[in-house]
Amino acid sequence: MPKIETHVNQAMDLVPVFDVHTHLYDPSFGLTLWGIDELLTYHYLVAETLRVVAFSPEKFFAMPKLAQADFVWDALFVRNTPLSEAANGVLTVLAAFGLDPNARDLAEARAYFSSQDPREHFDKVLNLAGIKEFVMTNDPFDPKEAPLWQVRMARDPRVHAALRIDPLLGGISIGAAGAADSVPAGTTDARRFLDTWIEKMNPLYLAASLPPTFSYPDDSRRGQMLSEAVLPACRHHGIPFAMMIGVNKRVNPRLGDAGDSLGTADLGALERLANDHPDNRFLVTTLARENAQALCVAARKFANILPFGCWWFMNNPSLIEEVTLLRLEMLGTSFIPQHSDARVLEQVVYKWRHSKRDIARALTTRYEALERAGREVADAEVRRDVRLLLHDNAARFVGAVR
Ligand code: RAT
Ligand code: ZN
Repeated sequence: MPKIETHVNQAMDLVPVFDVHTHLYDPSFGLTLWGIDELLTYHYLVAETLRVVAFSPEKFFAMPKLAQADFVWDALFVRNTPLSEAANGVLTVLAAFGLDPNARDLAEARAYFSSQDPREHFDKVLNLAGIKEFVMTNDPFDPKEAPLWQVRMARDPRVHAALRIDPLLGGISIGAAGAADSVPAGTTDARRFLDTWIEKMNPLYLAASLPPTFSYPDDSRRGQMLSEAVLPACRHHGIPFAMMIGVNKRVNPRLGDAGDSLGTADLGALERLANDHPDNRFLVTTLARENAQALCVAARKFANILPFGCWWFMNNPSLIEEVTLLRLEMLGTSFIPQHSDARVLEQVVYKWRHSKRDIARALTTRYEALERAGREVADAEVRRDVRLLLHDNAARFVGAVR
């Protein structure tokens, strides 16, 4: 390994992570999924399982969770080689907890996870992943989550809120379905709704996923909500708007969360939005590989756009390295290379361990280019850059610097 890569990897291990987008919760909410059965029934793995086994999705989802997990394990880990990134992640997690990644069944893993004290386990997982702070995804349309915000809970200072508003912009609730009737109809009601929930949640940002057809200007309901409720609320409260662009929801509804797909968006819409709203700040991630370069270009034109993460179908080692390199080449260190998007607690361990390797390779390539140009790369500079990438860029943009 070249000397510079060793330094980059060391810095990656030392610098604490600010995870800007997850689906985990403050422990006091009691909503965070964890343990081997949740890891195996992650929707990324369900999609892969139902490809290799001829089995109807309806029958799969009708099974109890433990039977689903056994089914996935048998299909992807016993009867097939777990080559995919999501499957590989489960093995990294098992190994991180001293469990056997070659096990034939789940007995050892189940015994381990069920013997853990949830609070201690939460701390252990964050330590193993090198996470200092993370941001939740808080859905006011989720009937399981919304009532929790009516009571004041003792909160973990490492865990921040983000107000997720897909149904306001024509999308679907990312939590449990069924609360659509509480979606405000007009922009005045929507603004009041946002102010109320911002007051309750104290979110670091508002967020929504958007389809590849997202356009701006746009006189549809979505366009009006954006211009007359969402962006004014963000300006008033001084928080960014996170746009996750490119998801085609439920192309295969039978698969539930595993049934979403992607498409390439026209990022001219994003540029026009940023141009018309210089007082708003936008965290932006895109789902299609084809949008990665255009997002860098948009960010070069508009300092109020901060690209973040390698989202979902981009969260593959080959693409993380490729996209991080492209971003370094076009934006220097002024972006957020990754977020975990963890839906299950222990996933942060593999998502960060794997991503750090890929980010380190991309950074090393750029440092080698500097050395070829005659510039010495000091250790302190490497640490400063890694700190910006893994922590400070995100924490500063969302105002979470203490
Ligand atoms: O990555 C995922 O798990 C997706 O299902 C989505 O949750 C996505 O990350 C989102 O936040 O919409
Ligand atoms: Zn997500």
